[in-house]
Amino acid sequence: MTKHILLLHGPNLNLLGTRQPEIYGKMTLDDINAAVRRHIAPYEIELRIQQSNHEGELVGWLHEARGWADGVVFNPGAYTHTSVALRDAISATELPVIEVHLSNVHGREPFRHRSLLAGVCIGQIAGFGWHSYLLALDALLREWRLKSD
Ligand code: CA2
Repeated sequence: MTKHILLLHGPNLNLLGTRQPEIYGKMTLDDINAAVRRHIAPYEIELRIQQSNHEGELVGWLHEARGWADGVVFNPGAYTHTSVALRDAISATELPVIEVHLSNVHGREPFRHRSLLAGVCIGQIAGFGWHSYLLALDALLREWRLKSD
């Protein structure tokens, strides 16, 4: 049975590859999306990718995902540290959601140490650059396997 994943990118991630490569790496968002597609190619997975700089738009896509997705990989960007609305939207999906960060948020400024979202996700992966996304996909595959056992 085909599985469906929503890959969601939050604010400013459209700028990847243009500035701060020492923190976020040299890959553009398109490069990361292509790497993700390559990673899941062996599996029967349909992937939908969205990026927004607007909190409400991200909330809307999470609501919609409830109707079609089996899991969500989400880099909420700076909203990670501020958004009760995204936390509630993640809870409302009742889907396995994995929070992803390129950088190790726990080794950066104190305001990045707190995630309002991680507690309603099945887990958080941070600090492995673009590879964090691949690790998140592997975690989702494992989660589905565990559920079907
Ligand atoms: O490490 C991550 O993936 C973050 O989600 C990235 C967010 C940051 O606010 C989070 O604390 C951690 C920022 C994304 C901004 O990306 C830029 C890329 C190039 C130039 C400027 C911003």
